[in-house]
Amino acid sequence: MQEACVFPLMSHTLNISARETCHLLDMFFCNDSWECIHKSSVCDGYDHCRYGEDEAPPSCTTDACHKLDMVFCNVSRKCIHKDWICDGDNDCRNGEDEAASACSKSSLSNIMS
Ligand SMILES: [Ca+2]
Ligand SMILES: [Ca+2]
Repeated sequence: MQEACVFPLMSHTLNISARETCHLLDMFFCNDSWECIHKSSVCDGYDHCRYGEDEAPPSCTTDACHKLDMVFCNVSRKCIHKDWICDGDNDCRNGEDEAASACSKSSLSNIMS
């Protein structure tokens, strides 16, 4: 886990400068958890921001997920790896990747499109 620059919740003024500093460093700013993460960590199927902002729109959309050869959880709004469909673990937050409808489809890439 990379913890490149995690800014503590302090004053509103400091939070704004944290966002600007993050952008100056060409990193992704987590809007809700006020953290900076590497852009390569955005939309990769793993939550890097505390609240998963890097795996949710507007960072990740159906198109963005597909470009990464991943699938988009329509309900929980995040990208997950195709291999995670019906693998026994809930990877979409509400388990839609493990739903009977997902597991019964033959074309996994289109499950949540
Ligand atoms: Ca991520
Ligand atoms: Ca799964």
